[in-house]
Amino acid sequence: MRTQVAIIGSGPAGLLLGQLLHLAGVDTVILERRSRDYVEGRIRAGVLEQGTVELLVEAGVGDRLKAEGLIHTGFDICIDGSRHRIDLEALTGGKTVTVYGQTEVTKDLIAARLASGAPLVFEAENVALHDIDTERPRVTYEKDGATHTVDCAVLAGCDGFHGVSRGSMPDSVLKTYERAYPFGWLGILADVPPVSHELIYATHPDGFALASMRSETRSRYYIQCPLDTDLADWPDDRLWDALKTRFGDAAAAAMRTGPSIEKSVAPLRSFVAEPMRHGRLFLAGDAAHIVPPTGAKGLNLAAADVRVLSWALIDLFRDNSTAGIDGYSAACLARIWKVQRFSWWFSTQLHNFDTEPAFERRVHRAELEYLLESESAQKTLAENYVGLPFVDPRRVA
Ligand code: RFL
Ligand code: PHB
Repeated sequence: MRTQVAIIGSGPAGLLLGQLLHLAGVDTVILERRSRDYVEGRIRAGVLEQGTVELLVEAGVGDRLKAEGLIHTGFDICIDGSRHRIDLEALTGGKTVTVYGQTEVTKDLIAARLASGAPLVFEAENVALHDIDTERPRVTYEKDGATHTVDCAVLAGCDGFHGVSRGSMPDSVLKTYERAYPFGWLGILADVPPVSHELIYATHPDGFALASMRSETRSRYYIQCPLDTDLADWPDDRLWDALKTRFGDAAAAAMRTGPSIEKSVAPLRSFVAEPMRHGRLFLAGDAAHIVPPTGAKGLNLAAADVRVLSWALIDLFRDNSTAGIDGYSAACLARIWKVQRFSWWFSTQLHNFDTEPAFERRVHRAELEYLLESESAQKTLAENYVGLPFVDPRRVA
């Protein structure tokens, strides 16, 4: 097989890149290790920045998002049971976020891909990248017992944190930065109405908690938990009780509980790999960076990378210009580090660190109290939460 861009991974990054390039007349092949059912069923993100929504609309997959997505103009911060609203819309001059599940984004993108007739190969095993520092790279994979080769001009590594693409870059060029947090999130999805029409981020002596949703009838909750948490120790009732304690009496009284339809533990991590390009290989999304989920930024960062990469590749294939691909890594990283800073800061403010010295603990509390008293501090939070502007790679090089 021959194509212009071979895309590894059909998460949001790979699928959105495929769709934007398809609309611009650039040929792509997408190779995915998992099955379609698995990819569509993975429960993850829920909050889309305004720029991500606009990009999905531009990509032609905005109809259901516009019809079913819930526009949120603010969220609550809850300190030891007492709630304070952050008015995103007022603080940012009219910007909002949209609650729409990553599962739904993925389904919409897969439907668009299949309708376009462009190749999307599920259950592609042993994907391997070759000759990435030449102008004629290749990808090989196995499917149904046969080995296949895709010849291409560009490789897009959109295969998430555990993919093969990042590891295909030479150790000598790749520098990684990492911070692991000493806790995880235990999440539950249930078909009960949300406790509030907006998200609640809570900090409590027992630890962080988050009340989120997927729709007006489906709730998503999380609590901070030890890294070695065993789901078997957390029957639904225990989890609902922990949530009620962390959100305080008023929310506890309003909280509707019910059987879980999904429960899982995810570790929290901050990670960046630099640069995001080597030769003809470009990394995008979780393949290049991970943020702790507190700021709701992972999927949005993946979309931002793809926005920049699509500009760069359209320039390359349509106008024969390398300005975009040459600026790609720097343009993405300039924004990524600011989003890393925000996700790290928001996580640090809201979680309990057992090892934190008493002095730092009091300083953290003072910072949260300052946030709730200061409009300028809230503006900084809101500006980051609704999403920073994209950086044009053609203006960076
Ligand atoms: P993905 O979604 O991991 O997709 C990568 C794809 O590549 C495939 N793959 C391979 N394919 C071929 N060959 C290989 N060798 C391969 N190795 C892997 C995988 O099967 C997969 O299909 O990465 P992508 O596209 O970069 O998207 C990133 C987002 O999925 C991620 O950042 C977000 O889910 C993070 N996240 C959140 N982000 C937000 O913006 N807002 C949120 O509210 C939010 N909440 C969350 C989150 C992540 C969470 N978890 C579980 C980590 C909440 C949680 C709990
Ligand atoms: C979610 O709904 O899964 C979600 C919402 C907000 C976050 C993280 C996760 O900050």
